[in-house]
Amino acid sequence: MQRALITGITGQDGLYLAESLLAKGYEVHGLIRGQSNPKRPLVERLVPEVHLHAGDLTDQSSLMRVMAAVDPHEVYNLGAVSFVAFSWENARVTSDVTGLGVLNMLEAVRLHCGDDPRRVRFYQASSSEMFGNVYEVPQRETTLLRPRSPYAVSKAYGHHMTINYRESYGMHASSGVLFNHESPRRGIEFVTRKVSRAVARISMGRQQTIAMGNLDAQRDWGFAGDYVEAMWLMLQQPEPDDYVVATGETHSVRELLDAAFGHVGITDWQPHVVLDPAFLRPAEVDVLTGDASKARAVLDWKPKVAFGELVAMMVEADLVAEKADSPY
Ligand code: NDP
Ligand code: GDR
Repeated sequence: MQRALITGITGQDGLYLAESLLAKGYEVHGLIRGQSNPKRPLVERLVPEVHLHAGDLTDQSSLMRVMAAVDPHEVYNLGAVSFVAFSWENARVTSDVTGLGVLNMLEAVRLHCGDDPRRVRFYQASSSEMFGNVYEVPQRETTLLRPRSPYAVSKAYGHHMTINYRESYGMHASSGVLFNHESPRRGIEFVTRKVSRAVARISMGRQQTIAMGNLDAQRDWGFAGDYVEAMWLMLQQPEPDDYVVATGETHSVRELLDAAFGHVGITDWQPHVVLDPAFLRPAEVDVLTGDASKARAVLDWKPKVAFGELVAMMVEADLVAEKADSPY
């Protein structure tokens, strides 16, 4: 039986990936941090078959201990401080977890592999944020990085370190450069979920307005359930490599508002949206568009859920959660 270890098991992608690997017949293990992690009950409810292990990406010996206990065939390093806006106020902790945490995990894997560097296959969750103030449109695997936030700088470090471990030690280490992907499980701090939740509440009269930042930012938004399949496909390849995963379609935050409010029949959302400078970033990434043709050609991967469907799915899920008074 194949065994997989997932860091970031409590996050959006960790949960989808765990479900997907369990369905494929894997034994799934997850790294969980903190002495009383508030998301543990959620993981235990949604994916009760997953074995949880205490550990932290900033604590190298905890990672080595978990590697020894699990002896995985595949490691998916999804753990990170992942909220870009937060990373300016917490640049050091972001660097420690999102940057150096990758090195800690790579070292734990390398040491565990011993004489056989390919004993464990490693996936690193890299990000389109690394492209930042983009050098070319669309962005592909060869596009130079120009990160614009402490988060993006940390991801660039993890990305290059993954490539370096592959080239230096011959490890089966792959990096997925994933563009924004969303779902009803997205954290409420991210713009899609913030909007879907607010729209559900506004349509039910529970809230009047939503405070927003830059409505002109544009992102290539896909569905998280589709994207975790690409992660798995990367580790099934005979050779490790880097892949951009994206839809190739870009939409503005304004279009997101159109789609979300439109779904509940509100065509003029202006009265409900308040611009609040608190949500503007010290340096913005204006437009991201991915070229996933390599993933399409080599992995035979393509996204299944389109932007409109994704927004409708998220608003519907928030309507259900609000009606049941049990937000995810
Ligand atoms: P989430 O923010 O939902 O999840 C992040 C996970 O990292 C949580 O499980 C969190 O645990 C864990 N974590 C945080 N700090 C530590 C730590 N010190 N040690 C161990 N684990 C820790 O992110 P997503 O699921 O959305 O994303 C998964 C990965 O993919 C992240 O690395 C993210 O940066 C990257 N990514 C995401 C994209 C997206 O659009 N979603 C796009 C490109 C890359 P806890 O619950 O305890 O805080
Ligand atoms: P992002 O996602 O920074 O792209 O990182 P987020 O949803 O936070 O922002 C997307 C864009 O929307 C603009 N925006 C707002 N954002 C938030 N959160 N709240 C607002 O009120 C708001 N108003 C406008 C932002 O300025 C930005 O331009 C996500 C994370 O999952 C990263 O971990 C991941 O690496 C990248 O996607 C790819």
